[in-house]
Amino acid sequence: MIKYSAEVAAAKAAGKPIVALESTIISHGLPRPRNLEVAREVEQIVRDAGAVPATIALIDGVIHVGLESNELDRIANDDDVVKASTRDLAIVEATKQSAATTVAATAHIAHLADIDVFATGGLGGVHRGHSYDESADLIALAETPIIIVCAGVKSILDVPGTLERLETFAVPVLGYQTNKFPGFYLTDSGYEIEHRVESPEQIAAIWHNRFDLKTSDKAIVIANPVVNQMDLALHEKILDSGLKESASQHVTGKAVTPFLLEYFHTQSKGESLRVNIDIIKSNALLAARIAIALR
Ligand code: PSU
Ligand code: MN
Repeated sequence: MIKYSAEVAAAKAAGKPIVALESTIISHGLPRPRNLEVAREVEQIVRDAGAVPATIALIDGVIHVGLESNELDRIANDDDVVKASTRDLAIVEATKQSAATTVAATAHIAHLADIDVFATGGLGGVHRGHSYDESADLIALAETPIIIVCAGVKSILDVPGTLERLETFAVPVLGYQTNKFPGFYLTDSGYEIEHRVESPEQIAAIWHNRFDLKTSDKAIVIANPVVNQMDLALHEKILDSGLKESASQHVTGKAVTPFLLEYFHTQSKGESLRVNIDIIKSNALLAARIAIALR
C-alpha cells in the first residue's frame, strides 16, 4: 500500500530518525517556481541535521513516503495534483490521481509508516466567522499519535477558537521556548499557552511518558515561533482585505486556505512568502532534532 523512496526505505531498515514532510505546502501553499526549490532545501535541512526526510504524497494513486527527485518535481509543477485530506485518500487511490497531502492526511500516512515526527508550516483550524468551516487537521490531531512541529495555526484563522478546539480534543500544545502561541506569519498571536518546553530532549521525554500513561492516542503540537515576523500593520491590512475578497468571491471548502495564502503572497509582494519559507525551514530543523532525540 505504501511505496517508500530508496532513502526512506534504507533509513527504516537502519533505524535512522525520519521526519515526515507535508506536500500541500509545495503544491498549494507556495508559488512556482520557488515551491520546488523550497521543497528541496527543506529536505536538505533535515539531512544536514542528521535525520532523513520523508515527503508524503500520492503519485498516480499510490501513497509515497519519501519522494524521488522527479516525483517531487511532479507534485510541485503538475496542474492536475489535487489537495487531499484524510477523507480523500481512498478516493485518490482508486481513481489513480496524484495528490498532495494536507497536515491531516500526512499525519495519518506518517503514522501508518511508523514515523513519529512531522513538520509543516501552520496548522489548519477553525476559520473566522465560520459556519462549520473547521479544518480536518483538528480531527486528525485528535486521532493520530504523532509529534507535529508548526508555527501555530495560520493567522487567517480564528486562533482562540482553534485553541479551544484543541483543548476539547485533548491535544497538548507545547510552546517551543515560549509561552506565547505563535501566529504563523506572526511570532505571537496574542494568546498564551500554558506549557512551554526548552529542548528536543524534553519533548522526547513527554512523548515517552504519554505512552506509559496510555494518553498517547493524540498528536502533540509543538508550536515553534517564527523569528523574523511579517510587518504587523501590513499583515492586518492584507488579512482584512483578503477575508473580504474570499467572501465576495464565494470561495469555499478546501479552496479557502490556498486562496488566502496566495492573496497574502501577491499582496505583500513576497514578504509573507519569505516568512512562510522561514517557518517551514525552522520547523523542519526542529523536527529533525526531535526525531534524533527520540532515538
Ligand atoms: N501550512 C503552510 N501552508 C499550507 C498549509 C499549511 O504553511 O499550505 C496547508 C496544510 O496542508 C494544511 C492545510 O493541512 O493548509 C489546511 O487546509 P484546510 O484549511 O482546507 O484544512
Ligand atoms: Mn476548510
